[in-house]
Amino acid sequence: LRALGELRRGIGEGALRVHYQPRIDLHTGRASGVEALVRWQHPTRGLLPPSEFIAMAEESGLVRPLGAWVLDETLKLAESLRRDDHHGAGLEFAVNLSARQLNDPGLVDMVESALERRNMDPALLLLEITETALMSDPGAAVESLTALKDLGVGLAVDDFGTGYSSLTYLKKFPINELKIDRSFIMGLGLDTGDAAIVGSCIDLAHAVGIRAVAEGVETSGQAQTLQDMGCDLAQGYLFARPLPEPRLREWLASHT
Ligand code: G
Ligand code: G
Ligand code: NA
Ligand code: MN
Repeated sequence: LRALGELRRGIGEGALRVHYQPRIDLHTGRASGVEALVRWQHPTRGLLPPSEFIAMAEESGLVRPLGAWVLDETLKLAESLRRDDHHGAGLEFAVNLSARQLNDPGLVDMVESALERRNMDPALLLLEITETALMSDPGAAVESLTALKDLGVGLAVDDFGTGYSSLTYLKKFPINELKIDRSFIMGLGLDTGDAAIVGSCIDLAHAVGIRAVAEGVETSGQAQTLQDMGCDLAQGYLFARPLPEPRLREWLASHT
């Protein structure tokens, strides 16, 4: 409860930060965009990762203002990158949504007004949703996702392969990309089972006409295998860690 009060105050006082992890197009080797990942600059505990506070934000409803802030901050960066230099042109910006946000009737209006406020091309925004969040209230999810799709926003299934094993949502929801969970990527080159799973996920994505993205790529061997398998995009420590904005700008300047 004390932590919840601290988080509420932290959000109000500007203690949240967004770090951005680059995404690489495996067909060209170039940066194609970034994923926004929130952190909390806690007054005594330092910079906290989402695992320390997202569940609490979710349960308390604070994830609504938190999510709106992360989206606006990300679109503000997108706008500034487009304005400042040529490095920002065409970059995609991926933002995570929790189950609570997905089932929030105000979500679509919130996204639409953020896009307008920051002059953002909706096609360059991707919203990432876990399988578990998709299935927590499929009726509400299909409505929100269809409305988001109508805005022109892209949708990604995050941590693919770790949630519900049901694939019906690939038919039911208007999804644009599958993000293969890093637990499967870790085994590439070590575990033939993981390689088979990753290959199947990539083929599945392509069979239904969407992109395959690998998360948590740490070695050049993994990247090579993914490229050989036809995986479209990758992110992971091999390319870059999640970076604060100034370091992201430096990274982009030398990688685009
Ligand atoms: O930042 P880190 O790499 O520890 O992220 C762990 C997880 O936290 C991500 O996979 C994502 O699911 C979640 N997460 C990160 N940023 C956000 C955010 O802005 N909103 C929500 N709802 N979840 C986030
Ligand atoms: O949205 P998602 O839950 O997939 O968030 C990605 C998480 O994975 C973030 O916490 C990010 O810091 C972390 N991450 C990103 N790249 C790597 C990587 O190459 N290796 C590992 N172990 N973690 C990573
Ligand atoms: Na996520
Ligand atoms: Mn993600």
